[in-house]
Amino acid sequence: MLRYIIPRKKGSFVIAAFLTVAFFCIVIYHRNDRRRAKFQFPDIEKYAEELVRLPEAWNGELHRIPDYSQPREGPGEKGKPVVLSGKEAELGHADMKKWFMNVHASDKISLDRDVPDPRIQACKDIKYDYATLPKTSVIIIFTDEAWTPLLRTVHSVINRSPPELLQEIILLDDNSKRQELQEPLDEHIKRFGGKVRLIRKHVRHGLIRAKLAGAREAVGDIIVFLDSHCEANHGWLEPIVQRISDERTAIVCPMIDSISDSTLAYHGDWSLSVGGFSWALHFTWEGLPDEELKRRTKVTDYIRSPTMAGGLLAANREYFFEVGGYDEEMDIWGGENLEISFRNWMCGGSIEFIPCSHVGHIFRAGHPYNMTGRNNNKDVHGTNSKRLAEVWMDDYKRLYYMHREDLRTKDVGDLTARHELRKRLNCKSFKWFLDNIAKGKFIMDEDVLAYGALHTVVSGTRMCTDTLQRDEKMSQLLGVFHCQGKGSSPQLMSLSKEGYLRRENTCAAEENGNVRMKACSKRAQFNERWAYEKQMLRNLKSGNCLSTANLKAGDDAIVVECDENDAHQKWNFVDPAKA
Ligand code: LR7
Ligand code: MN
Repeated sequence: MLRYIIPRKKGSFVIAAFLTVAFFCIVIYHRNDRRRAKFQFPDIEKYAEELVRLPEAWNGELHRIPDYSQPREGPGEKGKPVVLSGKEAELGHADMKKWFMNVHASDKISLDRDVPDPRIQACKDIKYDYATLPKTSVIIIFTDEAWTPLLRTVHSVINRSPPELLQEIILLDDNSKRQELQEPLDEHIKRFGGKVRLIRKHVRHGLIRAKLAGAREAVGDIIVFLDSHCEANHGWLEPIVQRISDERTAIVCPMIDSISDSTLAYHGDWSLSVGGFSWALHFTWEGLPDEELKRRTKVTDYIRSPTMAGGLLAANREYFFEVGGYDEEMDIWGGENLEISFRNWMCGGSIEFIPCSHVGHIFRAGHPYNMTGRNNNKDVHGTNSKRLAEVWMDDYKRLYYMHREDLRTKDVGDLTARHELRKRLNCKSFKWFLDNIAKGKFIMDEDVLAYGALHTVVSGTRMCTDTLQRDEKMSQLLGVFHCQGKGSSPQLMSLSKEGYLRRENTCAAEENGNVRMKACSKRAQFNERWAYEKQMLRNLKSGNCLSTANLKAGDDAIVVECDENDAHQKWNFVDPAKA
């Protein structure tokens, strides 16, 4: 490590002075340790000792693309899991807390490892004409990414892209502090003979401005963005480039395979899905709609998707900027994925998934970097999303505020430029997007008998139904709690015209005297339907009624024999902001 830190040509006096200053800096750094914010960059020298494999100095040889038709040996090859034991397992465990991924496991694996190819034969049979296809700039943005996941991303792109189609890789360093990402990285990329360009930002940009900065540097006709912990699979680039050259306004995404955060196992399959969104403006995965299944004539055809996850995408470079790039005022993380999705559809383009293109991504349980934005903003996803709701969602932004009452009056900066963009491009309405692209999205306050916070009042005390923060994807029981008001989203309920008592994605089903919130089915069973009469909610199967009798806040809601005279069974929906 020291080789990179001490300039060798300077005299020994300079070195001594430098070391003295460095020593005092380290002492002061350590004394301040306890006072620093929650996330800390690790002590680099100590961390270097922990590393299984240090970045190696470049020996002057150019990188050679491995011949993947030959068998390969080694940890993690073909995407196999790396399981550590003893001291290494402990260190790996500590990595999970610090970096939300097992860096030690990653350090065991070759930067050039092979990964399993999840494509069907029909994909492999497609022929591409490299001579006529445009060239691509791959933009990898990173802030303090660990060495091996970052470099494996770069190597995977170099190793598994046709050289004819790869113009360059742009590594956009968003103000990283880790020592190995300084000179050692400059050194490492020399082996790619100029194909990899490193651009450093010395002020933290956040991932959205970082992507924009990378795109502005790119010279290829096509740009592809990747997160800095990805592995491009075999044949990943060709179908993306082909699609964009056929359709200039398509913004396309590869299928995202998963790389385990703990074992680095690579898992890809041929399951097809599309992107959706929640009204709280988070990305969701949805099944492939029947309509799309019918429209596509070949299994290898692109899939039209309402939204994208955000990290892995490709576009025609000029078109990307014509249609508004990204919102420059979005900070650090979040929101830009739905923004570009709504915007591109509404302004005449499309979002598509390319089933023949696969890229793996390490899914981490947290963010190993500071998430605080400008002006000490601790809610960058919230404020970024408010910007997109205000510009693109017309009156439907009310559904976002239903979840985020607290943001209704929050200043999220000047929106003039984005409003002007929408006008200039003559984009369609959000209602058009819902009617034509995100069809079937449930709108909690439209075409319903009632919506709001659902509550009983007994002796002056209100009790609301509440998810009790239980994971709604896991079919959990519905509970009751004191009414929270202020648009508390765990208490939002709608009663649809078809008699579903539901939330955004889950429907209430009676089950042994309790209520289970399950994924809504198209054709509801009787235990999933409710009649609302005389203020009572009667289940169509059991004939029993929803009740709060003898329940405390935090208990599960119950369904008991109906009794018109029991106030515990008299339910009302009220404006969630006032409940
Ligand atoms: O301030 C920052 N500066 C950066 O350069 C913060 C992050 N980054 C880099 C970071 O090093 C990484 O390479 O930005 C990249 C994305 O950050 P992650 O990996 O922490 O984000 P994520 O994978 O949790 O988040 C997803 O949603 C984000 C919303 O803003 C972005 O769109 C991410 O690119 C996106 N990642 C994916 O969609 C990968 C596939 C996941 C799925 C499904
Ligand atoms: Mn990521």
